[in-house]
Amino acid sequence: MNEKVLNNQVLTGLPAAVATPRYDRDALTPGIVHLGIGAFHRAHQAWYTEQVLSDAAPDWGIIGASLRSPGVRDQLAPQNYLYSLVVKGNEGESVQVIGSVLDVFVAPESPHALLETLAREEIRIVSLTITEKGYCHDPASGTLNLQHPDIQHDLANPHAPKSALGFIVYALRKRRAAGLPGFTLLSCDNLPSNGQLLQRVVMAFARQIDGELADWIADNTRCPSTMIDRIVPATTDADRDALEQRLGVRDNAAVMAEPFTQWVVEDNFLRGRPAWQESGATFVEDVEPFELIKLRLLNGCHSLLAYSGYLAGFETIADVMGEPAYAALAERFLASEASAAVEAPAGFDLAAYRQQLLQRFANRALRHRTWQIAMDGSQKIPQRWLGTLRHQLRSGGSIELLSLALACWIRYVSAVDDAGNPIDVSDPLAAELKALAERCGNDPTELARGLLNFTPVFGEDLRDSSQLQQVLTAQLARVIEHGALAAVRMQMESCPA
Ligand code: NAI
Ligand code: CS2
Repeated sequence: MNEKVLNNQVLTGLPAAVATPRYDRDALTPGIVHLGIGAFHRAHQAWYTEQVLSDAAPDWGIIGASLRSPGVRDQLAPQNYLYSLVVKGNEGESVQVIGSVLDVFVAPESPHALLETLAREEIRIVSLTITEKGYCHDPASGTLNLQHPDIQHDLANPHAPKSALGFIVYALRKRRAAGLPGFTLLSCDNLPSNGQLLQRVVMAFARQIDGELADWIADNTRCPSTMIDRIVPATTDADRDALEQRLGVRDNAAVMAEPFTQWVVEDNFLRGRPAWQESGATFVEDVEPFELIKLRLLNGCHSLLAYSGYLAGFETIADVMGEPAYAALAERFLASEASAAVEAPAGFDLAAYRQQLLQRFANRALRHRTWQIAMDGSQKIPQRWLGTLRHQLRSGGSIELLSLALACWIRYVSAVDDAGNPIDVSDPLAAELKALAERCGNDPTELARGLLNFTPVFGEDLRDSSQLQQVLTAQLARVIEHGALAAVRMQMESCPA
């Protein structure tokens, strides 16, 4: 490994094709604290901000925070917080060094420092990519889970919270006490009406502490919803090695992304925002139609391909798409069940969007692991599949493909793949789901009944649908008896286009 890492000193010696910050980084001041500085933030919001930072507008620098591990801070700190965004498409790749991140705090090491930073007057936006489970909500209802261990902990430990909600509410309490205004809370996670959801859980947490504080927060924060889209797989050592060949220095914090990027934001900010429209973000009054299309088509199809593909031994989404039956399944799912429950805003070409999605999934330059997308299914499938499923049940539409998707998920959380190998299921409810599946044995009827009764995911209504029970049982029987690949092929043969 190269001893030399990316940092301020080596910027001018990088290959000419590598873009570098075009402003004086020393003059930047922070305006944003970002909670959850994972790969996605660095490839998306930090890039949109990078594009609009300039010597004339230096006051929207980003302070990142990790609420869990020090990994990203340890990668970025020796690099003066610089990192490369590598954009990889089938036609080639480009590299840009991003300078918009100024510092990273690791909350468990120093919760006090993060609280103090969030309470600084110049912080006007607090954005989040903390994964779906970071909102500590009940996935089926979208309400705060007051029994969540992090919430219980934070209600008892105001000076050293663990959850994003704890940091946000206690920092706002400090701001109120200091006579400062609040800030805008900008959720960039794949959740439906993510701004409203964030506001709901923040308010529910604040009300547990002090009703007057909750009222102040309601008046002194804004929570715009956002639709965020860019496929950003976890970076691998192979990615870092290839980049080192290209840069001549090591970048341990690099992120890999597809060329496509989109950000649709509700224009409702308390104390200004960067001119993100100049980097291509769209500001609208109502984000919901965009969110529903993205969650139900892109993410819905992604999860379908991830569970069914993982069970059959496919490592990446591009590999899955290389198998004709799966490519046909994706096309069919997008055009039929997933599209039935969405309404395209004026001027939005849904058919072109679907075609583009199929091409994005087939991008062989990105190695987006099925296992990564399969993570946290209990937190994802309500917004990816179940809204559509409810719509189909109400309107008498087909539920075949959604049931196949659910059957593969149920098989996946049972934690054994089609070759009999154990699956490392990463999900906050993994243990409960596995135990439930084990109690049901390999009996498709019992599995369908048992899982549909799991209310944190399915709510109270879906278990009452005899149609769902029946179709899901049939799909489970196929997946259990023949494996996911054969089940997908049978499905595609049984209903040719
Ligand atoms: P990542 O694994 O690189 O980073 C996840 C971040 O969330 C880390 O900072 C981690 O510490 C934090 N986190 C995890 N559990 C948490 C918890 N319970 N409370 C607080 N923080 C927690 O993942 P990545 O790629 O950055 O994705 C994060 C989220 O961004 C996704 O879950 C999704 O909602 C959203 N997103 C991701 C896209 C992608 O393609 N990677 C695209 C669109 C949205
Ligand atoms: C993926 C998404 O990991 C997942 O669950 O479906 O993160 C997906 O890559 C993004 O939403 C694309 O914008």
